[in-house]
Amino acid sequence: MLSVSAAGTRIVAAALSGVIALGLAACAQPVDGTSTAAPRTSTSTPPPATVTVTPSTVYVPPPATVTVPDKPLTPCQKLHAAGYSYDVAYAAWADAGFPANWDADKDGLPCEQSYGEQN
Ligand SMILES: [Ca+2]
Repeated sequence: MLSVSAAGTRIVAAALSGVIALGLAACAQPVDGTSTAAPRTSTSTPPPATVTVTPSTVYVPPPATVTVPDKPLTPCQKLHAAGYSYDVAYAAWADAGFPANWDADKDGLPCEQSYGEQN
């Protein structure tokens, strides 16, 4: 009798402890809108990382303008550009001592590249 009662007490106690455990477990669950605990975090996988590719900038310098200095004018070119006649150019050649470089084709008549053929 006593053992049955003790066994019944044990059963009741076990059942009560299960109810208490379930009840406490139920109370442990946060209720929406009343909890101050941090929200549950999602276990889903994060979206793939976004890779931003910045196109590289290629700097191309503007084309350089190269000014080639003009070749200095020959004496014949200077005389012709200044408007002197061929006779004046010939006299200047004679005054300069008949330099060979005034007579490119070596025909004895200077400055023909500026004044044209004179023979
Ligand atoms: Ca000549």
